[in-house]
Amino acid sequence: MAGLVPESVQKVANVALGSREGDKLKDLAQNTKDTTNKDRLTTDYGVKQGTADDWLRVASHEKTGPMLLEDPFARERIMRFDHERIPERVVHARGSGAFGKFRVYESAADLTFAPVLTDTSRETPVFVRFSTVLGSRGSADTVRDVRGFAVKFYTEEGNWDIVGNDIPVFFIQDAIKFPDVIHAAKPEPHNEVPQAQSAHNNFWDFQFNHTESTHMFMWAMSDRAIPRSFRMMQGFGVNTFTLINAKGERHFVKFTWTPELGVHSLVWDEALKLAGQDPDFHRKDLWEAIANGVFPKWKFGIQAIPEADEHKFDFDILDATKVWPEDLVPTRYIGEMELNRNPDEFFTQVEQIAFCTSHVVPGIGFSDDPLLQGRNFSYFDTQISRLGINFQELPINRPTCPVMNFNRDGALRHTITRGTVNYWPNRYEACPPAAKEEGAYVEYAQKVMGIKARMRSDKFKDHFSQAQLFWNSMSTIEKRHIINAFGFELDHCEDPVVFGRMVQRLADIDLNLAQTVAELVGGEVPKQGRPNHGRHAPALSQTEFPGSTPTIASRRVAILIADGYDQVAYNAAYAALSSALAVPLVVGTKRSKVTAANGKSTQPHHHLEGLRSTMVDAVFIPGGAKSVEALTRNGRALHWIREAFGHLKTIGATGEAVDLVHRAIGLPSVSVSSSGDVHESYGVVTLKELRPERLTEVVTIAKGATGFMEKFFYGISQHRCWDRELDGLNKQV
Ligand code: HDE
Repeated sequence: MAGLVPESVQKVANVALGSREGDKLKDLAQNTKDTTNKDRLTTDYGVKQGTADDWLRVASHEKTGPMLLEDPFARERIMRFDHERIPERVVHARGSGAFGKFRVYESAADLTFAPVLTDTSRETPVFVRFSTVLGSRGSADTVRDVRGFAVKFYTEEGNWDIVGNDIPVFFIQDAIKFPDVIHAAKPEPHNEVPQAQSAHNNFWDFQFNHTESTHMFMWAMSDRAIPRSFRMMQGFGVNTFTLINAKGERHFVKFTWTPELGVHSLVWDEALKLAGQDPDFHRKDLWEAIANGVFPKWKFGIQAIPEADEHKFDFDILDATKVWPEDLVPTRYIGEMELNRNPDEFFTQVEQIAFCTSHVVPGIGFSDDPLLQGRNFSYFDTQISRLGINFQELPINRPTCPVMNFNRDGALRHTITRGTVNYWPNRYEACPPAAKEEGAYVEYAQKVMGIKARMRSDKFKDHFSQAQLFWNSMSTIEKRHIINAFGFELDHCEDPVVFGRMVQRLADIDLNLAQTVAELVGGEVPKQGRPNHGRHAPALSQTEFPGSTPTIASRRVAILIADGYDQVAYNAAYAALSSALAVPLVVGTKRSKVTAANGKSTQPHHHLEGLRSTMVDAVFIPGGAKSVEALTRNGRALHWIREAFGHLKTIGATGEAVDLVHRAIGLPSVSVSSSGDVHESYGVVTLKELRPERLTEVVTIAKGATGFMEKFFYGISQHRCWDRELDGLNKQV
């Protein structure tokens, strides 16, 4: 294989030699080749081609005659092209992914004997795919939607897939209803509108008629559905699984991923604009962070309920429309996952990866969760129509441990199995089933009794308590965003029956919510609501997960300049941002060279029209009389700053730029410094009289810092300046 294996893959495989993470990369290397200038163009059957430009035809220098069907090169090219597309995933079609590793730092041996969760010295390679649910493969990343969070662990005992979402509950309790909820949410059947949106009649018609969705649609209207980044989302297995320990004891469990960077979202206006301005925003964000070596990390947590306690809760623990509140069942964090390598090729890795909830390894099992049981059927089945019956042989899907069985043939079978028998039992005792001591998967001997019936336990019938629990647990800002989300969604439903009924449904959650939304969207204002139980569960609010330490690593910060900018402030900001591992993006009034006041020049990464304020997390504007004058006269620049302010982003300015910011924002309540002191007001950090030593300070990112950069960076690390919204400032922008 030498020469065919790309150097990058070889390098990583060599570095990681001996580590489990390297095992999957080495395995993939067998099927990986580089596009090099050494190799010559050939057909798929290996014959070198002398031209890639002309179809074989009857021709002369005077006349271009008819083409010949005989040409095998041309036919191969066209026929291969004609069949390049495979069916996109029926849901979660739009996604992106990366490689990484998983390790437990605390053994869960009390819960399971699966080494992936007990052996703290073991590193397990993983591939993770993030996705939206509703849109087609080419839809925008930032739409309001649930995000998929699917993890494939290549363990030594076989592949284990946690096919989760960024929201811990689901719309339905029984898998039989999946086609209905998805049909209702996808584009409507008569005109295939709208794309990647829940804001339409059919979606909300279903939600009203199907009360068990109530809890989930509250999550879908929250900021969880517009994440800032895949790297800033929690992940949840949603379904109830089981873990079995060495003593044979069984626990019901739920799995959670919590990001090191904290849980952060876009603001709605930003999400809408980004869908047009940069539809690949999340895909690029993940790629950029990994390429820059700022590897995203998640803690892995387990909630566990002993088998004997199954019925001790006022909800059914097998109901996927319910969370297990953390005050009742705390999450125990025992491991960490890091994503550290971008794919080599999108199609063969991100598109061809096939997850199945039924992929579990010894020590991990299913429960009678009626959604999970149906999913176990569905995923395997869908891979057959998407990828074919031999999908598990594809490089990205095959396990790193040995595979041997008598499954044979089928379209596109790759493995060549030698031997005279393909059945068990056989006279050679070839490929016998494994004993338990050899690591065989043995099902837990669960006692099952009951009548055959189409029913669920009575506790499944409570559809509102946890929707109220969720609403009660939201912060003021989160509640406001949910109200606005309903305002947007129901405004897009033209049918008065749909929005009229939905606002009545909201009264089952909270009367005030229902009345405010009714007023907004023009429905009849409800007078009575369902009594609220008043309970809270703080961990449902994303504000409970700000991130482990304040950091600006991987945050995108624009530096706005025009000819005549102050080079000292520019250099100081650029260097400080880079050393804090942020991504400084220089944005000029033009993309050709911009000259500083001192005669030095810079080539901006972008100009104002190309990179919009929506695409960055914060803005810095250095002074410089001429530069500031040019920006002040530039409508796009003023809009840029104003929009960043409206989207609650931290803004830093020095010297003459302080007045520019003041003018762009135009709000007397946002004060700026008039002296040499660093000043901060509503996330606008200013330093009017620039002394270089004030800019070259060591930057520690912590609350209460006094230096200019420190204050600016701390503001960025907090993600948004929520006070602007709480005090109603951005409404005026
Ligand atoms: Fe899925 N889901 N799902 N789902 N799902 C698929 O499988 C299905 C559900 C989730 O990145 C499909 O390979 C049924 C819950 C993710 O490749 C399909 C039910 C959760 C992904 C399917 C559910 C998910 C899928 C389509 C109800 C969160 C993308 C393509 C019983 C825990 C995986 C595919 C990837 C994909 C069926 C409900 C998450 C059709 C029948 C609940 C992240 O098999």
